[in-house]
Amino acid sequence: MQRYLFPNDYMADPSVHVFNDRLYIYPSHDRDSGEAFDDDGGHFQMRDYHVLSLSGNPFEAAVTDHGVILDVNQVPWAEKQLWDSDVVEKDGLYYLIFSAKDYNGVFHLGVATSERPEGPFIPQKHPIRGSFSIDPCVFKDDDGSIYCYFGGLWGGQLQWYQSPEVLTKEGVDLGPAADRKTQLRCPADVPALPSFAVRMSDDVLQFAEAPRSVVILDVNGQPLKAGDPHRFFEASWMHKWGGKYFFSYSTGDSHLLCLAVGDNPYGPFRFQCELLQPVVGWTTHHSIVRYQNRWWLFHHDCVPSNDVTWLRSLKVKELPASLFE
Ligand code: FUB
Repeated sequence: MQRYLFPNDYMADPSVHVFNDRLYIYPSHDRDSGEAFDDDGGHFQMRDYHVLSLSGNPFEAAVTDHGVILDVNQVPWAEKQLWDSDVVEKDGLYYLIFSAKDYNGVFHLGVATSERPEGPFIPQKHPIRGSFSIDPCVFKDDDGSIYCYFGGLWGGQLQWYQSPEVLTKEGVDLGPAADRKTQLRCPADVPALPSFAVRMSDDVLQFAEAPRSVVILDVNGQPLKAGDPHRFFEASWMHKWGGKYFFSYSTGDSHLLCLAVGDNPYGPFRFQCELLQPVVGWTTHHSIVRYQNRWWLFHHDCVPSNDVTWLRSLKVKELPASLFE
């Protein structure tokens, strides 16, 4: 069974959390901007965020739209493209971490705060110092430490920020860091470009350290290769269960959602399985949440828009608990 959650509007990239026994969904808000499709996601011209919430069985419960919680015009440093976001709670404050392009066309991560999970959120004047790329996932560990997982290839610019060591692997020069198609041009048998994980500062407004590479290992304990259909592309998600850290992500141009597991928040993570087969539409992006003793996968597809890839619709399906045992 599965359900389209919000037929009234096009939304995508759901980050879902339980706050005060209620499910809060933080999606991207798709719109038809008239921009043509391109490999850098220029057609994703989102300008605001809403938050949705529900209480009860996600297959049936009424979904409340709490309206606009942040508009790009409120963010001094951001020009356009409010892409994926996520929210974490600390000491009664809610922190929305979001991705947007600055006036130079460069993606950064920003923070906005609210006293309520349904917002509205007040943005900081500047992006997080040293932040780059897209798709933040914020995860609070049992000891209260907060980590941000982020990064997305091609239009998400992740390939711009790899170190020379990463771009020159096994004696193979993968070319300049700013080459957005590095992953397409490079030999399939070199290690895939990694995403990043970073611990947040105590006030959740800055990185507390330099971001660290997130390595995903194959069944033989070797880093996944660039040509592997299970390699990371975007849409990081982290959840913890039974003392294990589950890192899930989208593989982008092979259109899968995958699950990997590790023993600590930084990884490495061992590839475990495919979570979702390709959906209608180019992108696939999700979150996993345990709610009322069941596991839920929130994601999107483009069935309702007849495969218009920048007009996506939110969906939910149940996952078997055995995935996380
Ligand atoms: O919504 C814009 C981008 O599309 C997201 O940041 C990616 O993860 C993909 O879903």
